[in-house]
Amino acid sequence: MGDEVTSAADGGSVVGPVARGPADDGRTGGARGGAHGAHLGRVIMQWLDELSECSEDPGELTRRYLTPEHAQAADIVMRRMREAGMSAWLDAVGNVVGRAPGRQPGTRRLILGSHLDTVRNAGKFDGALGVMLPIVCLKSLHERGERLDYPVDVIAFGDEEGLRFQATLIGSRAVAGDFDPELLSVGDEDGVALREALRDFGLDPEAVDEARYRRDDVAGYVEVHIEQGPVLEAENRPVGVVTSIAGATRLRVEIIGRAGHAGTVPMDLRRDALAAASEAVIAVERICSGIAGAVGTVGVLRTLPGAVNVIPGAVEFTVDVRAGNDGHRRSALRQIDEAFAAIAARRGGLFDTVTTHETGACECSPGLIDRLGGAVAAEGLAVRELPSGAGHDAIAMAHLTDVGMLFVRCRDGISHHPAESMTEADAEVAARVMLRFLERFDPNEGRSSR
Ligand code: HGY
Ligand code: MN
Ligand code: MN
Repeated sequence: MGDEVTSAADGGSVVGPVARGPADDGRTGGARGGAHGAHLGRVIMQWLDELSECSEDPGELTRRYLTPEHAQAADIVMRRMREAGMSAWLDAVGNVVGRAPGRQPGTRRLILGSHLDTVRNAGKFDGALGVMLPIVCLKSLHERGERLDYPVDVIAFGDEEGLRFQATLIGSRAVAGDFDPELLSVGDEDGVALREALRDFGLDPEAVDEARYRRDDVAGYVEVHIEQGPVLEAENRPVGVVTSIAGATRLRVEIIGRAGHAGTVPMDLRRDALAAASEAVIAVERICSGIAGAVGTVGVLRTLPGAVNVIPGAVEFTVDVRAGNDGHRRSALRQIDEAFAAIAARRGGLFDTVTTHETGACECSPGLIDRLGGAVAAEGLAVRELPSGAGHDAIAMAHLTDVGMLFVRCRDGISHHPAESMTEADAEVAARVMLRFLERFDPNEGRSSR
């Protein structure tokens, strides 16, 4: 089977909302009597497989911002966009932008999308699903010669995870007009500054501002994303509508102790930076476990000089603190600060803490929540609203326009891991919901009250 999306034009089953068959449970995905083709999900999974080959680590999926693998993935996305009848280009910060014109000139555009970068040893759905699914839906409409009244842009953001430059949401913040020029001097682990990496990618670091959209040109942003949590699977639901996105703070902490000979320095004279860091890691876990809705993680930890017979003189580690409520997150950060100061005072070391990223919690637009819920219901499925503990490009895009998100069930809620997975059937359901949403979206309608 080629990767053509089924359409009436080729004699396949009609794609796109017409009559409706009995509601699927979402798992079958087959359009039992439904009016949607039963191949959208298969094409999405095929395209995601192809994209997952673009990795800098053989046998694993790691794709950092502005790397050759990012360029390779961007080419694939642009090719898929053009197959869908869209124009496609790289913007000033390396995002891929695809544009499907609308029938009514001068209408505000809807933006769909998600991120193209990954964490280290990632799964192949985080981000990529929200890039490929909208393109498959637009391709389906294109193949049937259908055009929406309003223009739709699909953006594959170059950096959401922040794996390379520690900051995050670089691509979406540039689009939203919220790019921090200080970032241009931030270096990656090899000391390559963002400014240089943009140049190496063929972009002009002084032109970053050209990536921004005008507020009055955009009617909304909607992102499809795997849930990265267990709720939808536990309730046997293929999709859910996101109500809010947790706020997050990332810290880089350096502990300066005193290196020394592991055999000669008496225990009471040591300033073992790793022992201090170990207390700090447990403090993060204890404090965040004690605050409702807060979570805290030390994901990266490096000891220096890192030799078996040398007392660690310095340790560098990261802290990731999140909460649905910004007050809770700030309280956790305050307590972590106090705990670190107490450890430093008792152990005589020095703690240096830098905030590398911070975003407040973000409410999704009531109007988009309603419209996404209406599209889910139109597919005969119960509407499940839920918050997101993970961060998404939608947080940055909320600085530009109304945002909404559709979650798709993922197995065991696993993400940021090669075992991350979802089913073709659920991809099919999510695509049909997206087609419904596109058919019902009215760029001129303000927010509906709730
Ligand atoms: O970390 C996050 O929440 C997102 O996956 N970048
Ligand atoms: Mn992620
Ligand atoms: Mn993501």
